Amino acid sequence: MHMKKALITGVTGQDGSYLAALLLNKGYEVHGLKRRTSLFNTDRIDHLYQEPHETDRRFILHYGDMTDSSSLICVMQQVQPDEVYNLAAQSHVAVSFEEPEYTANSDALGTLRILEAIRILGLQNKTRFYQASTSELYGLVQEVPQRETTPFYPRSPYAVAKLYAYWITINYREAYGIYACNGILFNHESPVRGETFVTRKITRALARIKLGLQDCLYLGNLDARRDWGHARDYVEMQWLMLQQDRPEDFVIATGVQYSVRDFVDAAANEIGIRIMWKGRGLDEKGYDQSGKCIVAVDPRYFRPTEVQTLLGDPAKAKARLGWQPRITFEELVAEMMMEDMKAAERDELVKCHGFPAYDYHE
Ligand code: NDP
Ligand code: GDR
Repeated sequence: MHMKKALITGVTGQDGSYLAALLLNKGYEVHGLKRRTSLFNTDRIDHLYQEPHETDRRFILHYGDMTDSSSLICVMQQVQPDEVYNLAAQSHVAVSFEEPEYTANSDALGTLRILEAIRILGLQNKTRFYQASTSELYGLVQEVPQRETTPFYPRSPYAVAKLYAYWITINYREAYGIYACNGILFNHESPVRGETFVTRKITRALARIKLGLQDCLYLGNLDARRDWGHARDYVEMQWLMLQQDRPEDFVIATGVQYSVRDFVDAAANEIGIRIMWKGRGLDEKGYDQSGKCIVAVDPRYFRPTEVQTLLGDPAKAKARLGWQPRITFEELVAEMMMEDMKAAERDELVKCHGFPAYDYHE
């Protein structure tokens, strides 16, 4: 039987690592696009890595960059994938205000470059394409909950770049008959979530506060509300979207919403800290049982334009893909908190033996 080949851009990221594991389990040959960095930066996929001299390798990394057409065409030509999962992106909303042009280049034009590679290489009847679209497209929400038909109103350079990627995916589907889909994914997290996204920042900081490695967690908008799922659940849907008879776009969400403050409470609760909130707005602070301030607001984390609330309606995915999230919010928080406690315990051990502990406040 033909062994399917998948190419994952963004394979070193959160979703890339879960998706690579899933596809390897399903018997795929998995190719990952990795950009050159001065350090290895393969922590999330090291458990999958196969040494280049191994025979029967099914996990293969290629250098390439979403801003460099030549590298993308080259890898696509070499691999001739049955499925491409375009996960690579400058994915941080706040950072996109600081690097808007780069964000547009990698997130918007990068998507075009891959689609062009499919077209130029004549792969339109072979290669199926998944685009990592986002609930950030809804931005200033026009309807609650948000579904596939809800109008978009992007509120950041990131979201505007992803809007281009969303539409160019649809355009290439209609113009060239490529099997191309958008997964409009709401926030999804995990123990390997990047440390500067709010959930991981919270679990990591609370673990360090609990062990005396850090004093205070500084956050921005505590009232922002998100529909948080687990990345392990969501990559399964990415795969399912490429296994249908015809390509379509799907909202992927849990249908349940919490605030950033709720997330802090849930995470703290996991490690036996009860937070008392006092004050309002910029003066709001969270105190632990001993009366110590452990959470404070720092306006540097406010965004020029904020997405205040997101809540998805996954009804179409449930009906058509037979998909629904399995991991609950409570289980997600518990898993993230447990892994960050283990990491903090390792750091504490290092500190106890006289080595400086890594201090981190972002
Ligand atoms: P991450 O930030 O964890 O991973 C992004 C990946 O893209 C990394 O592998 C990164 O490489 C790579 N990358 C960034 N820029 C380039 C570039 N110029 N060339 C090649 N590779 C690049 O994101 P997630 O895994 O969380 O998200 C995956 C995708 O899904 C992203 O497109 C994101 O925008 C989108 N998305 C994510 C959601 C979420 O809640 N997680 C929700 C909706 C959409 P490196 O490791 O070198 O930085
Ligand atoms: P988001 O995720 O912007 O939704 O994008 P993030 O975790 O960064 O922010 C969620 C909400 O929390 C508020 N917030 C803070 N955010 C960060 N990062 N740091 C803080 O200190 C802080 N304090 C409050 C934010 O203002 C925001 O409202 C993520 C990314 O994965 C995108 O790539 C993806 O497309 C969307 O989710 C869906």
